[in-house]
Amino acid sequence: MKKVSIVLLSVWLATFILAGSPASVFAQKVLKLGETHPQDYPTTKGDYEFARLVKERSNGKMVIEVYHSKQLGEEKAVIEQVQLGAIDFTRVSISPVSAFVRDLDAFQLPYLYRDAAHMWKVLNGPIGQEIFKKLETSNFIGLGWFEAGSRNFYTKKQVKTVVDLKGMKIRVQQAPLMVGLVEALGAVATPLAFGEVYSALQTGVIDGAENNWPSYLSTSHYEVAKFFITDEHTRVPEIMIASKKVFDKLSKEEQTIIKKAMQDAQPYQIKLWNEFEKVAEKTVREKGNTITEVTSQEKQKFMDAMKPLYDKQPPEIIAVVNKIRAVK
Ligand code: GTR
Repeated sequence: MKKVSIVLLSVWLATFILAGSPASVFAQKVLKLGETHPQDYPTTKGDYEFARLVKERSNGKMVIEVYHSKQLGEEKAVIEQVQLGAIDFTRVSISPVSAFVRDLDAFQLPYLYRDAAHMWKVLNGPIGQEIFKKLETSNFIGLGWFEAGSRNFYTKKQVKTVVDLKGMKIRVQQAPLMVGLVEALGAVATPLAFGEVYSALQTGVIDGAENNWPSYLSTSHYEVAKFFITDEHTRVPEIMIASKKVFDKLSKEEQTIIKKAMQDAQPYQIKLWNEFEKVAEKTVREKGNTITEVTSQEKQKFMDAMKPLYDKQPPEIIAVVNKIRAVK
């Protein structure tokens, strides 16, 4: 009997010493975060930084486990699970979220932001906060934004001008606005999950897709769609969302820790993003892919072709677009 209690006492003591206090062991909350990208991608590293800050600032009481590489599923399915409260967090492109909250369309229209600095001023300012209120009505808590550069078309046959895209089957994210964007160029939009794009390109189900340099490289799409055109048709920010069902059950203090941690993880992700974007571009160029540089005249043609997409937007979207454009 004595031996047993000594063993139990030492186990208890060891736990106490390792964890800092017994309360942190018993009251620990383990939360799941779904991420589509691989572990070494800059955005995933941003997720890890967010998780690290939450753990540190909650003295180990909140632990966010990052499930990278689609372990929890493709973005659309994960977003649904977050809405239901079955997954706690996800870092996603706003495109698939816009299928749930159409107000997000105002943030991903083509050639909307003048540059990255303009986008950051918008996202980190009052307009970015406003959209978080809209997200709540669909059971999402917007925690903050990450960088994702601008998106460009890449194809199996060379595209030199906007006219060349006519009739081509182009994969888009599962979002109505992205379908409209590609259709405005006279191409055939094919919404597909991210993980299905490589084989769809390989087998010729689609003629091309569109994304930023880092994803073009990390997915190996550059192997099966060797022509890339630097049209930079849109900047689609990335967002960290929490499930409102889960978030509402946390204490005010815990909620603040989470929000602040995401804010503080942002500059780290942006830094890694900017570094990797250059590396990705350089790597793809060195692999010998054909990169068509878009002249400012040709870019104007892309912009003109996208105008009807703006004309189709409802007044509430245009109101936000005008506010975004007014940000100097
Ligand atoms: C990437 C983005 C992913 C995913 C992907 C896609 O740029 O980071 O979250 O949305 O694009 O095209 O599906």
